[in-house]
Amino acid sequence: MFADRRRRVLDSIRGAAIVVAAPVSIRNNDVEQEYRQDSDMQYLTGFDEPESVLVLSKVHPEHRSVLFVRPRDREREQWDGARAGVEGAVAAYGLDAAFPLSELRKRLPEYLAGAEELVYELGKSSEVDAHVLSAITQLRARGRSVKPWPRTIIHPDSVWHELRLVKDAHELERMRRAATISSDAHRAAMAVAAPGRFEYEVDATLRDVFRRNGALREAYAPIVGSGPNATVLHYRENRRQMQDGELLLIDAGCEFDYYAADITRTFPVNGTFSAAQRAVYEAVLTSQLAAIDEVRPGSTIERVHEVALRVLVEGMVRVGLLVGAVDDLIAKESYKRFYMHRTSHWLGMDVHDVGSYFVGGVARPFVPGVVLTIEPGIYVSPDDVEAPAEFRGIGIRIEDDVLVTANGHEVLSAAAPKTVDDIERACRT
Ligand SMILES: [Mn+2]
Repeated sequence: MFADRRRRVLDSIRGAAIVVAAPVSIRNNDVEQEYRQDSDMQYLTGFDEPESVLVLSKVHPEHRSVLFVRPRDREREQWDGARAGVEGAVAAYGLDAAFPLSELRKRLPEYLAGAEELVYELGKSSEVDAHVLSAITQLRARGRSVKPWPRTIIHPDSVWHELRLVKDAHELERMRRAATISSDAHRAAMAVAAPGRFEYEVDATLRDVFRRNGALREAYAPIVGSGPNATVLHYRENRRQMQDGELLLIDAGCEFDYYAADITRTFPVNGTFSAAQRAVYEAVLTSQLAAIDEVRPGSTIERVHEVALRVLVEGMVRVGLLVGAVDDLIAKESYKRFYMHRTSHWLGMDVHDVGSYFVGGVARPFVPGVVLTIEPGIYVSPDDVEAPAEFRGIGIRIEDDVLVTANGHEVLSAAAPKTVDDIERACRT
């Protein structure tokens, strides 16, 4: 599978490509952050060790795929765990060759000589940037007697990020699993939340369900925001004590084998929506369902956003948050007081996945295999004195993960309770 992806990249480039592993980052003193491989490196190799560099070359006489890795080291492995080493990288990852990373600088020119273009993301690793520049400088200095050297450096967004945007069966299996586990976690959170409990107790439940089901990482730090915290878009403190009569907004998803889920649900802490909460909730839900309905091949994220926005603004007028004609309120952006973000992003290995949103200046039409989120919301600031008093401090977002299929769409996160009745039932269990 990884070899096949590399072949597709090689088929689409003129020359060579380089992918760099994610760096190890320090948490504090000599303790490292949990390591996660760079998504591009993982996508093209499945190799999850740091300090590695993949070189793809159409111009080298023998090697198409070469990996530069940390060599075996008995003492370091005693402390940090096994390394594949040079032999293991070739044997287990289907590469044509592997070398110690320390040889990258010396060997890079032979993989770039004759390449007209190089696909490489400049600026991610100053060390590898320096090796690339040194290789190009050397090749250029050899003069006009030899092969071409890369005159163009191309960002991967037009190459393997395009491949990553359309998910294959292997990827969809993982995305379905991530979405199902995350849906279970949201259901468990609804059962745990109660007046007097703390946001971090719910946070603990989410992470517990993720891990117990084999999703070893969160796709992003969970947002568990009660009461006024639900109106803070990226609230992450998760330490407030929840009060009776409040809503709890949870935006949380796990990562299963490198694939993310991204789900938001909002529900009453005491298990029953108040009339005002319910009115705003239904406005967001109606918008979200209408937007999901727009997902099919040929539609676009722009179209989905327009539908979500129109139905959402209609809802704002219906409940009394806005007054006026819907067209006017949209044209004047009056809704931005309550809905200040976009409706969708791509979802995949990265929670905000790669892949361009526009192609040639127009919104990219959906094709089967792309996955996007749909997440409208209404947020009424607690100190918005112009908003009706009963709505102040209400923050509601509903977010699902939606796969474009040949005939329409599939909601990957459908198992997370979403209707008022289903939510109130899940809160009671
Ligand atoms: Mn999202």
